[in-house]
Amino acid sequence: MAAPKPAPRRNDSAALAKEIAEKLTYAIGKDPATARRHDWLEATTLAVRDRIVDHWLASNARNNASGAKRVCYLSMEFLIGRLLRDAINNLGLSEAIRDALSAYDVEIDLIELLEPDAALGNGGLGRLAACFMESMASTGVPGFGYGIRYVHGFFRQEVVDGQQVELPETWLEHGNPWEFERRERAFEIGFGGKVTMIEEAGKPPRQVWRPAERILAVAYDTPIVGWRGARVNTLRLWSARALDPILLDAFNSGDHIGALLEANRAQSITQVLYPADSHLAGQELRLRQEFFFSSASLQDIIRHHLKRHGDLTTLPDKVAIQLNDTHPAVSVAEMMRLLIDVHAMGWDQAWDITKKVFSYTNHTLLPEALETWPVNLFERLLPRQMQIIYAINAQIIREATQSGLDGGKIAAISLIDEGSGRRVRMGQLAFVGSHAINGVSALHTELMKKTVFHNLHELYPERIQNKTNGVTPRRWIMECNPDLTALVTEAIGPGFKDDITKIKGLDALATDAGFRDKFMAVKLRNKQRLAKTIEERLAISVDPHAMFDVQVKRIHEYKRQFLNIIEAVALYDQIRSHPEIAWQPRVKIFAGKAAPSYANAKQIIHLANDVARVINADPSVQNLLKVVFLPNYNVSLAEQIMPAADLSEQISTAGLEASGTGNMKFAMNGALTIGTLDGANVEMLEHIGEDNIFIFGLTAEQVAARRANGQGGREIIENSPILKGALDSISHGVFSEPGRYSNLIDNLYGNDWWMIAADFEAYWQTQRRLDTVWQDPTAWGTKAVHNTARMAWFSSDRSIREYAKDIWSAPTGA
Ligand code: 26M
Repeated sequence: MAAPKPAPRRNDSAALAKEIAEKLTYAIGKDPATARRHDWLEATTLAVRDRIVDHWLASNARNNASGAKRVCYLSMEFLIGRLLRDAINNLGLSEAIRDALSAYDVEIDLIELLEPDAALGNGGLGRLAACFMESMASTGVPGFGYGIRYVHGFFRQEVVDGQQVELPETWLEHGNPWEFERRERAFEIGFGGKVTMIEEAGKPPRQVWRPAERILAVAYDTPIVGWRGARVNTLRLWSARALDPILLDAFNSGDHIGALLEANRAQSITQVLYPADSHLAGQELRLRQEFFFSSASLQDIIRHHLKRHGDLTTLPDKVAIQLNDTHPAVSVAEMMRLLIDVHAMGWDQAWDITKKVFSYTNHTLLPEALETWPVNLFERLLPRQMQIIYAINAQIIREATQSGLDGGKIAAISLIDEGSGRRVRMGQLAFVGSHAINGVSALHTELMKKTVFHNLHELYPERIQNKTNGVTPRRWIMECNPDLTALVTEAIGPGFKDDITKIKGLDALATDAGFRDKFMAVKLRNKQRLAKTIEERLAISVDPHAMFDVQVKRIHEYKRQFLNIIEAVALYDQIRSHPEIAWQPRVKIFAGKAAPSYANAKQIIHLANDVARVINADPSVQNLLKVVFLPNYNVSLAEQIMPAADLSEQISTAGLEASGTGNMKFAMNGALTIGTLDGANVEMLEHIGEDNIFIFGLTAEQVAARRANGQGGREIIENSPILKGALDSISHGVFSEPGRYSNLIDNLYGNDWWMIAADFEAYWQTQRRLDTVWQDPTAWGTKAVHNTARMAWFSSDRSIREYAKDIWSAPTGA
């Protein structure tokens, strides 16, 4: 990692106290006597921001001077969460700020909580983008995030009568001190209209797109501080605005209302994040969002390159553009349009440059989540880009024909799906326009080659690579688990903060009773804090000495929260009918949001809440089982939950979870995992060792085979009294009126698509094995320490270094 630049200011708490007080006085207009907590948050944020800006300007100057290759990460989502603690930690100011504020009797831990989460993402994909931004800054990659400045991020979830209710999220309500509006950095974005051929004397004919509608994309920049402030990168988010001249025209001609409507229509593009992560929204507004931020980002990249280097032929030497899933895939066509129509480049050269510049990450194989757009919608909204897609398609089909692929295979790789009413396949577009395509875990990458991209892989066998996900240890160990960080520092020194691989030094201490006790004491304190939150929010009292068994993530059938709930019900039945068995006390904790239109996922939330209400009120299991559904799961709640978990549930149907990243956060914080051989669990098993992780269930291959056989769950259920009993209590109305969940249950008897019946017995047995381990605190503690010690490879620093080397050819500091 690059040596830290000497900070230009003094880092002592007295200097910071003065800076904060000055902000309070001159930026906020309050004095310490009248300031409220919010004012202190704002003053502290502004003081910290000044420190960041010093480093930011230095980083940008260094980039420009060196001319090093820049990495542009295009993502519809950045699920950042809060930024203050991240900034303070990475600048090494934690103690100084604490002391500075305590001089005014202000507790940093309390004011931090007032910062709203920047929830500009749905889940894994958006959070990965946020971890990658932090790791690029920490490993010395000149990284630029490009995305959308949604006015309303991911909805706030409330649970009313056991059911999810969605409420608007308003993170910008009190302003956003982290962002810098760049009014001068604005680009025109077109929609609709016509394409005409222009023929000028002495020049080759060219196509010109005359959009019917034009709006403005305005940049808002947020600095992203790396570890030790060594580098500060930029997250540039685009906001939509009406084009001023149109507005003026309309005003001048007296059409006041018309002008305002136009402005509203323009602004609607960046109003709201689509809250779907696993099925297609399909609305025109979504395609507008995708093109809006893609075009703005590419225009910005080209402008910058021309200013610095003068000539677009060198673009691939100076810029790498990573497409975070297919959401920005229209960039491939838009880049071609900009190069050919606007910058007068020939097709072959433009195509060569495009492929060298772009690379694409796939995050899901679920067929219902693969993006396609109706050709006629595409044509109406983006007529020139549609022409270019046709031209790319013709070229790919030529290449396929030349290499001897047969007709069926050619239809499969075509960018146009002729099957279901002619649709543009965004995955295919992203693939053919990129020199590298990656999956996010070893298993997922292999499945990509075998399934969705089978034929394209055959045609371009060197393009698909694996880049297993990671998470940033700054946020997901140091910041969310300060007690663990202090303990690790005491045990092996602070070196792991600069180089997480050093945390392996803990491995030898797993069998050291003194260390293990301290490790489990940290866990207990974290559990006590979470228990307090549960008590405050839900008025449920849970025993911090019970096993905290946690499943937090988006609610989806493939993630199988239903399997976990059925196990809770089965446990409830068995505890009551077999009081002689040494059951171990457990708290089952759930959290997560369902897509508003996903009926089955909402039913699962309802069921979890119904089951929780009945079990928590039953005195016969009081000390042995509690069920908790914590509403409004977000990054900040995750930061509280991960350090407090004993057991991490990673139980997706094998072959369906591309990677998972929550699995990594839990294990780093010393939770054991119960999981299937899916996504990154497979690689976690390799790193942690089979004695320290609890794997069960069908493999991806077995799932595929069972699905092909169409076996269904009836026979299994009839032969499993425990499962049958649990399903019967759900059906017969132990937790609700009878029949409320008959749809969910009928699905298990029917095709059991998600293999819940098929995997139940293995899951149940593995949970009971975990009970046995829990009974032996030495055994559990040893495994927990091994988990923390052996997870370093899952740092997003490692992921980013692999991308930089194998895909981007970009520099890292180390
Ligand atoms: C698509 C169209 C319209 C509206 C929304 C979407 C959409 C948004 C988010 C589709 C998918 C989205 O996210 C998918 C996702 O989060 N995938 C997860 O990515 C993680 C990071 O690689 C993996 O760890 C998870 O396994 C994977 O599910």
